[in-house]
Amino acid sequence: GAAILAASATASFAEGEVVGFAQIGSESGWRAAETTLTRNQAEERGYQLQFSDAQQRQENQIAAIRSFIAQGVDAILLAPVVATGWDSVLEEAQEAEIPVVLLDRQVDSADELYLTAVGSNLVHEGEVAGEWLVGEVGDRDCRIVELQGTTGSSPAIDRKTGFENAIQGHDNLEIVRSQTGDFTRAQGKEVMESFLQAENGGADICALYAHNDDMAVGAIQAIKEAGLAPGEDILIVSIDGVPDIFQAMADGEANATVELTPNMAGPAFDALEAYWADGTAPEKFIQTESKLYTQVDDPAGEYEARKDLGY
Ligand code: GYE
Repeated sequence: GAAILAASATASFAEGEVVGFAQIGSESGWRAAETTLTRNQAEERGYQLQFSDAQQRQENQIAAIRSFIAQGVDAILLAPVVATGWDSVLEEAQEAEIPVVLLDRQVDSADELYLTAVGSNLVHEGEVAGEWLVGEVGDRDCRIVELQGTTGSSPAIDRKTGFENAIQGHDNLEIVRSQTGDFTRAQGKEVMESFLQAENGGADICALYAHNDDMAVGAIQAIKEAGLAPGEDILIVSIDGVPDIFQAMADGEANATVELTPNMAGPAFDALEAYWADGTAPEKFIQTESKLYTQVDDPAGEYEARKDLGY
C-alpha cells in the first residue's frame, strides 16, 4: 500500500534513475571487471542501466550516446576509447542537460563538457612501473620492449610518458622496441612474437613493459613458446592487477604489476547522486589509488582475493 510505496521512495531519491553506460568493450579482464562492478552498483542503488558494448570502436560509442540522449536518460557514463573526437556528441548531451561522467580514461574536450572524470593517475602508474624496473636492474644494461595500449587512448599516452620519466637519466635502461597491442592478450602475444624474432630470439631483451596485464599475459605465452623463461630471462612489469597476472607472479613468470581499481562506478554514482540532489558540481577529476605488487607480496593470495570479482 501507500506506506510501502512511501518507504521505498525514501530508500533512495536516486531510485529509478536511468543511466546509459557507453562502455568500450571487453578487450581486457580489467574492463570486464569494471562492467561487472558497474552493473552491481547500479542494481544496489536502484538505477536502470542501459548498457552498450562498442567493440572498441569510437563511432559505436558516439551512436550509443546519441541513443541515450534520445531516450532521455538521467546520466551517461562514458569510458572513452580514445582521447579525441568527443566535442560534438558531448555538446549534444550538454544541450539535453544530461550529465556525463568519464570512467578510467580522459578526453581532450573542454572540462565544461562533462560533469567529472573518475580514474587513476595514469602517468604515475607508468612512473611506478619504471621505478620498479630501475630498482630491479641496478647498473645492469637493460634493453626494454614496450607493448602500448590502444593508440590515441589516454592510458597509452600517459603510461608511456610516466615510464619514460622514470627511466630518464638511467642510460643503462633503453626502450628498443615499442608497439601497440591494443590492450588485448591476443595482440600482446602477436607483437611480442615479432619483438622476440627481431631481438635475437629474445636473447637481447632484458624486460617487457606492458601497459596492461592482459598484453603481458599474452606476451608471457610467446616468451615460453620461444623457449625462454618469462620473469627470469625477460622481466615482466605491467598494470591493472588482474587475477591472472598474480597467478603468473605466483608461478614466477611475471614480476610486478601496478593495481588499477575496477571500481570507477562507485565514485561516479556518488558524484551523480550529489548532483541530482542539489546540483552539486564535483571536482573535475576524482582520482583512484594505484598500488605496486611484486613477487614478495602474496601473489597467490591476491589471485584468490580477485578471482571471483568478474574479471
Ligand atoms: O588498463 C586496460 C583496459 O582504460 C586504464 O583499459 C584503462 C585500461 C586498462 O583495456 O586493461
